[in-house]
Amino acid sequence: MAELVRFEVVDGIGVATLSNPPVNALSAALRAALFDAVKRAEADASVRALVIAAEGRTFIAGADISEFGKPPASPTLAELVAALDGCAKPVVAAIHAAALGGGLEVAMACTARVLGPKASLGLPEVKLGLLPGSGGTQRAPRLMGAVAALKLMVAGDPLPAKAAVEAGLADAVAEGDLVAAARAHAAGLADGKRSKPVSARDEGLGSREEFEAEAAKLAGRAKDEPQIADCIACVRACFDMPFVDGVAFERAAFLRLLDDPRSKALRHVFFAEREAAKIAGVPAGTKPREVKRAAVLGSGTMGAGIAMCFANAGIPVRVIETDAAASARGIERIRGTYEASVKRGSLTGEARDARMALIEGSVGLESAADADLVVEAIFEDLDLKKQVFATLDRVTKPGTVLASNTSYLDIDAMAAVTSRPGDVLGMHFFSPANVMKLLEIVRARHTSPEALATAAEIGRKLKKVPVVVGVCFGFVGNRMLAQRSRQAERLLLEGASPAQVDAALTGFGFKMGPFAMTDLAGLDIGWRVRKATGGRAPVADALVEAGRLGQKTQKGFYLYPQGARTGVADPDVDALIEKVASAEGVTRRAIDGDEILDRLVLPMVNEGARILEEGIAARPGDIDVVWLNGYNWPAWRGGPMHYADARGLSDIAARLSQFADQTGDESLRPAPLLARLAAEGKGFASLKAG
Ligand code: 3H9
Repeated sequence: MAELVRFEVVDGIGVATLSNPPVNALSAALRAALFDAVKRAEADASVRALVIAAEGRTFIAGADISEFGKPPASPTLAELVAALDGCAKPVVAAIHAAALGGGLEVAMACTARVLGPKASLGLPEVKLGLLPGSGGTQRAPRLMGAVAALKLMVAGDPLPAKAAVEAGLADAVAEGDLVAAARAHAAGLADGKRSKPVSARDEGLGSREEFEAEAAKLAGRAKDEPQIADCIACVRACFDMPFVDGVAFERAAFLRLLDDPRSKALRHVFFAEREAAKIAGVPAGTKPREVKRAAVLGSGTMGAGIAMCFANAGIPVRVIETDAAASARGIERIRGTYEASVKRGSLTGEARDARMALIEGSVGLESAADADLVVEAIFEDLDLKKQVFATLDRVTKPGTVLASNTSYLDIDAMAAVTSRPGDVLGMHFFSPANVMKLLEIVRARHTSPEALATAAEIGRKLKKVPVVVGVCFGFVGNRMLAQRSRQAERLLLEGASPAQVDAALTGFGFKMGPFAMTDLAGLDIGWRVRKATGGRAPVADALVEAGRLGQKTQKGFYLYPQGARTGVADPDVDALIEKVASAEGVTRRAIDGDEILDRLVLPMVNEGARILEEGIAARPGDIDVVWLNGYNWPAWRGGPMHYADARGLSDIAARLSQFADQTGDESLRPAPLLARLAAEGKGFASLKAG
């Protein structure tokens, strides 16, 4: 194994260089090696001071998150940080890149911090449901003041080098050789008067009143996110207790948070998103093709949004329509969306012009000839799409990736009409395409590894979260959503009101319930899909037939008087539901909130199990990533499959069986995979190990 810390002595200064790819996370082995280096520097009479430097893309990315939950191994991060703080010789951190979390805590325990121009310093623990747990909440306020430190912690975003120095978090930015500059700084400290350790600098905290005012602004977040409340309490402890007691206070809070299911869920999300980037069956090192120019077919809501994604990423894109009038309308639609951003102040006029300059409207599929990637976003009509793919096959150059944005149609059928099925796949964007982060990349039977790698790479360039899925009706996200929608309808017939159903999901953490969402999107959208696919939703159909299309008609599942954005319950809807229920022969009853929630969420988990069993998703974590990024599943609940694991699959299976018995709906019966794992006392996460 390569050396984790290389120690050398140059002109009386010890230099410990960390090398623990990919990100120098502070694993037990790295902590031990760095601890040894500190002790060695202390013991060596020829060493006057120590510099800690690192190789690779980060300085230190923090504690090794994969070790959380395992028994602590000595030296712990707290012990390492204490050794640095109490080191008999000055220690200077030479930070060339990101110093995050425990990485910044190590640096703050040093006597000084010298930065390279690309350094960034941050405490992102709150994003994992945690707080800095190795003295960070006690040292950052002593370096930069309590207000600035609290802001840094609760935002979780790093400060660039110059701002970090201005804030007092670091001492200098070195333009030339960073390690040489840090050595010179260390020699100066060894020769001159050594500054007090950060732990002893109580004078830097700033005004208590200003801190309390800042804390008060966070009251809303502190109520919902325990880590925010704990950050506030720990920074307050800097005013109220000596450093060592503050560190003990912080430690207790950290351990409490580490055990909190919300933090466990957020840590699961961190790894699931990174795992999803690895495409099963695509060998590492598969080279994506270069996409210099893109084309989007169709300039409706989806096509226009997708074209904007390319322009926003600086990629020239041609938006292709069937006639000049439609093309002009599409370009105007795009301009209008950018214009609204300029009005809101989220985009400058120059950025709008630069993006518009990358978008070219044109007519006829021939104008896709020079594109490296084509995304088809026309009507959901398989015959039409097949014609389009056959033409694209003829007019585009060899190697062009041909993608469909369909949300449920068969990509294999589109690939089959081309002479290059290896280049055909799905790129399913979510509405609004220029905003939503999820991108389902649909792997058809013959899609080549290069085409998949190209779509994933371009997805990341468009700032999306790509997840590879297989061909089936609705792919992963919409296929699971259909189960939820079906149960939501059933619950109305069985006795729940739209408001009760919506409240169950907003209480769970979704921003919106299914009926408020349908009202926003328009009931006609689902209605059209049902008509095309033979789907059934008697309540929603009756509403559409009564002219209630949602917010746009000021009435749908709710009433929207005078164009209100939040709906109010409508007795007419209750009456309509009762009528439909009796026509369907359903006897209505009172249903409690817990049952409503389980009837909505557990069938999704069940469908997720089928999706895994069929190989439509490669990993349970991929399903979670889909729901987190495409459907606003609350991150602190970790996604549907993590939620099921955390709750226990035997509970989930028992509840589903109960629902199947109670309703006679066999689709609610636990899927074979779910039943098997539940019987074995395992979770979906066990599937990762195979
Ligand atoms: C902490 O420090 C707590 C302390 O206060 C107290 C403790 C007592 N650990 O993101 P990437 C892996 S909490 C383990 O694709 P990038 C990652 O899984 C920590 N592994 O690269 C991936 O593995 P793989 C506070 C980690 O260049 C690989 O590295 N720190 C860690 O796009 C590459 O990751 C944070 O929250 C880690 N800490 O972005 C920072 N970090 O290749 C978390 C990364 O096998 N990390 N990995 O899939 C990040 O934000 C980004 O990874 C970073 C690099 C910006 C550093």
